[in-house]
Amino acid sequence: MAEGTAKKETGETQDLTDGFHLIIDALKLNDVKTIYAVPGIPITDFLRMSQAEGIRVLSFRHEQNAGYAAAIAGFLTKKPGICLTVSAPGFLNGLTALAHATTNCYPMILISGSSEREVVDLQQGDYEEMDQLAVAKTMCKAAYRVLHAADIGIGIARAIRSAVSGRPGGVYLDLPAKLFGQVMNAEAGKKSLVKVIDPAPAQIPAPDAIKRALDVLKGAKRPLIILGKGASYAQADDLVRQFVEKSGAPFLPMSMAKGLLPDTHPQCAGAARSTVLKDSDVVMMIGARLNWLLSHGKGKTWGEAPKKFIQIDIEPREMDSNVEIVAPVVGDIGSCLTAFLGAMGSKWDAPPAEWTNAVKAKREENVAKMAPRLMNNNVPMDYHGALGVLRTIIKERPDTILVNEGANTLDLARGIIDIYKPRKRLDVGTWGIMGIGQGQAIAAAVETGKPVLAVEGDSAFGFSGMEVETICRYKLPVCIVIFNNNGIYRGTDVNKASSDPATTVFVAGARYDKMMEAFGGVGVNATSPDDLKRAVNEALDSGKPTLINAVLDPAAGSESGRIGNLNPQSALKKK
Ligand SMILES: Cc1ncc(C[n+]2csc(CCOP(=O)(O)OP(=O)(O)O)c2C)c(N)n1
Ligand SMILES: [Mg+2]
Repeated sequence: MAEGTAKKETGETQDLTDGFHLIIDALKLNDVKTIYAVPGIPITDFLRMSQAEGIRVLSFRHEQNAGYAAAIAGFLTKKPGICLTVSAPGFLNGLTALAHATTNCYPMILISGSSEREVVDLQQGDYEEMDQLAVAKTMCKAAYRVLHAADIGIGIARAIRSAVSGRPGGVYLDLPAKLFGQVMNAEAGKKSLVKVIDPAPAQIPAPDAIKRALDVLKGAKRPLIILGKGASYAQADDLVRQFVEKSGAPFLPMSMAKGLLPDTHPQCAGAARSTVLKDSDVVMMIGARLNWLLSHGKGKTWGEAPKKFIQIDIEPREMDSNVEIVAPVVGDIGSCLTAFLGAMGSKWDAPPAEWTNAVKAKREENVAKMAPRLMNNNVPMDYHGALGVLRTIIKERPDTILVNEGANTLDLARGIIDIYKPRKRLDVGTWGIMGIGQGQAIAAAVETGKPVLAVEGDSAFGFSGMEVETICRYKLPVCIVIFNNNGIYRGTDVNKASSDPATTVFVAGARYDKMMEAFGGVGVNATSPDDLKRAVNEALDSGKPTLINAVLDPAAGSESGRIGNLNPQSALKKK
């Protein structure tokens, strides 16, 4: 039990414990080492006590960022990332991150203090009154409330198991203020705690599903493997590599699966994406979903040729979500790939050379086309010049974790910066959410101890910019590079109707680097690729919190980056 266990002499001189300590003990028993939080009633003392009991508490400036940190911590560690907030407004601030975690299949637990049940339920206007459990339910995988100290152990165990088992996701745990102060017999309290055994049990695929899938793959003339974020999450890196190499098929990594095999791997088809999506005849999805990011598996992107889909996913309901899956394989990725490798035997025929050579040729053509643009030293910088430099830096420092958000800044960095190791690229995920930058950078540094390079559009940065203070306060090895093109997509829009600025432009020539200096970090204003290179290398060498304001040509970006086609157009306009 925690050293701080409340002891109270009663008539029977029994040892007592309280809700505060039972929660801490339950978290520690389950290996929770870090909490991402914003203090306030009713959790201020709880956070102090957690810190005193050896849990690392990262205290943020806004709950949404603490939530994004917890979510990505879950992705990186396969354990639920814990975000702690106060009631109503704090809870709501954290809720976006909880929904984001659920959408992206990151295990996370949002724990929020809440106001008095009796008052909240009668809607009598309590301090920060809100029926948080009801609100959270639609946003997450599971939601629970604990009312009695004796149920804390079970409540936390349920939350952990719900977050990490099967398809991971966000879980909400509601802890009313009164619970923290409740006391109970210390011995009984200790016994009530639950260590979650085997929180994410292996899910072994059925042998006939494996055989069915291999039969389809064997019959392919133009196979393609798509690796998704789920494959990264699984931490079955060697199995992924062995399977891809044995299959001989080109593979396409989704953005957060980049680095599972290096982007420079001979089978990588990242630079020939449109060709492989169009021309493949059998597509094997490994931990990837046929959602909007893959045009739902149909339409122009996928070409005319008939296509068969094999899908490996832990969630049975993912199958046939958008198109027919001829060979569904339900199980965890490690178990599925182990079964595939076993069933493939020692001899597996490579796909026809005609196909693999065609993919290779396309890839080399596209890489060669891009190369000169990446070497430009233009002032003001364009995206390619700036990203060319960062690409080289990541190549030289492949352990660096790249955090990436923005529109053009995201889309172009994803294509240009090669990733060499698993889980080294963390970005906006399925929703294309802006604001993950600082939260993800902080958690990446805290959870892995590796240096972090966060490449963010100037708009994207603004969503969580205040957390640079958090980065400085905890002295984290984070280097933020802001691609400052004076606005959302570009900085050139003009409002002709009034003297108000256009909606997509920001203050021209803003010096974000000064924000970092305000908190004792290093700020650099970089106007050329050479400047940028020097500043990033210095930051990564020193490990000092650094913010580089990379001055980009305001005309450099395009509307909505690569997804401008998703902007609605009036039917009227077309007449
Ligand atoms: C939470 C959220 N709000 C708004 C958006 C819409 N949005 C998409 S990209 C973007 C910002 C793009 O500008 P910037 O980050 O400067 O990148 P750039 O294209 O200029 O490189 C915005 C506001 C979003 N994706 N997420
Ligand atoms: Mg911008």
